[in-house]
Amino acid sequence: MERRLYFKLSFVFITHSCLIISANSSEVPRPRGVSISRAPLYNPEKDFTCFDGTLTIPFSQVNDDYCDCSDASDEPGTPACPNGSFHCTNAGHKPLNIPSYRVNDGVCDCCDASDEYANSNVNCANNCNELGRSAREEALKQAELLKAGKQIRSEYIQRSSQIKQEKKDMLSELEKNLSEADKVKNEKQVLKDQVEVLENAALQKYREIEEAEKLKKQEAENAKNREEATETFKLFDSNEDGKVDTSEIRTRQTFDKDRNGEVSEEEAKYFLNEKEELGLEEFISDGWSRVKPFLMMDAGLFKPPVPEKEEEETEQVEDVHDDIEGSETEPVEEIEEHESVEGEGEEIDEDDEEEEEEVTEEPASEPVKYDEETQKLIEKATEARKEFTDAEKEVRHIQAEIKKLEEYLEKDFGPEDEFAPLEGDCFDYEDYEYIYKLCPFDKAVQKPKSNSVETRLGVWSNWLGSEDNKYSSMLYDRGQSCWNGPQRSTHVRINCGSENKLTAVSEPNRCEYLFDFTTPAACKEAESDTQEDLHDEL
Ligand code: MAN
Repeated sequence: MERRLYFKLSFVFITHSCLIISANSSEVPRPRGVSISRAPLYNPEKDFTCFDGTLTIPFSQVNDDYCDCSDASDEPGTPACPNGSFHCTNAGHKPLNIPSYRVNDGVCDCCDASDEYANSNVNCANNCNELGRSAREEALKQAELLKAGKQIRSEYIQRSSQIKQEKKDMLSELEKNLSEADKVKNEKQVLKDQVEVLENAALQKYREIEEAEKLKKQEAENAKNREEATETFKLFDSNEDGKVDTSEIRTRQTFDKDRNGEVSEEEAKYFLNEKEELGLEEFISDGWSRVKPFLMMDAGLFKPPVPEKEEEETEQVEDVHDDIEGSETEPVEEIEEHESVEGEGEEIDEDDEEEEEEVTEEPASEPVKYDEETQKLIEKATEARKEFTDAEKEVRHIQAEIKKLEEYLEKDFGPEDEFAPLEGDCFDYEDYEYIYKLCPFDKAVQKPKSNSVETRLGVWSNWLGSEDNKYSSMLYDRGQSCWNGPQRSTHVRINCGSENKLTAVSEPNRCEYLFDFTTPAACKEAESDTQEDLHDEL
């Protein structure tokens, strides 16, 4: 049968051990290890010239297990050339090229067993038919999956163009609304400004009244202060010579600043603005502000602020003070005078109450009563302000919506926007420790099963596939920083599948995650060379 075919094709093959074509090979005669497409390059009627043209040898030296050609072309069916390539026809399955050093190496590489023709130690079976059958079944399944996926993909494409159109319409609607809202905002601003001018004018009267009242209050306070100072001056001027001198101050225990039991000359001078004596006017202007706090302190009406850490010490000082005041060493006169100060001091007491209030906090002032017209203007201005703020809010709201839409429309959802329907959805994958979540075009997330604290593994960045297959991989980066490491990031491999599903998650490097995601959006015809090979051989 083989021979007949040889003659038909006018090929004369020498019956040389290395040139014999295996009984299992295809029906096209050619030297062992040569593919059908290369068969015409081996003509047994002519001398053989190496493919690189460097040498011509008698055809009998082809496959003679001796390497003549530097490009290995004379030994396609033997392991003689280290750089050779052996072609298995694998009829019934897919042809295969293996490095020729694997010929007769004791390992079955070709399913038709053609690579182990001279090795008696191995017995390779031809299982190409079985392998071919299951490969074809698998290919059929894949083809069906592809067909179903492609159907869904085209639905996705339709949906995407609808969604995109809707978004574009919304965008132009919002742009119109924005210019309207801007107009309203400007009008409200004008109204607000106008009514605020009137409000301001009306309030001016009240501000002036308030100012005048403040001034009056201040003047009354000054007068009261002067009166108090004058009374104290008279009290201190025990010899009534119209002056208060250090000796008069020294008789008053109140001015014992260092609490050592006596008022020293220096201490007394402090209260007289570092002078020996002061007349009434000088006492009022320079002495009273030094004297008054001590009188108040003595009457228990004023406590100077003390730093916290000194509190304990101060308590001790106060104790000492109490001791001194309560002690029998205090001069009788001092006590009397003290009492007399307190006696007159009913007034001082009242004043001190006021002073105390000043020290603590301002009394809540009564709400101002405005005349009807002013009140109306205030209400109008308040309303105008509110309307302006609302208009401003509306503008900001529309701007934010526009920004969202523009961002959406700028996103690359694939050559035909086929991935667009995935936007807005999230897909989970559980392993023994975590639940992973992929929200396409948004983020990748990891959540431990033991708690609900999510870790961001990255936010949508870009497509990452190779130039000819850009849409086969996505990158989500700028995730949460890894402890002592980089920011987390996630690569998502995209494959065709009948449904949108996160099928696997791994962490090949610390804080670098790899997701496998199937989607009908990726179901596109693949150009397969192997199909052509199959046709070539079968
Ligand atoms: C968490 C998870 C892990 C990650 C470590 C890094 O445990 O996010 O995936 O490897 O942090 O410290």
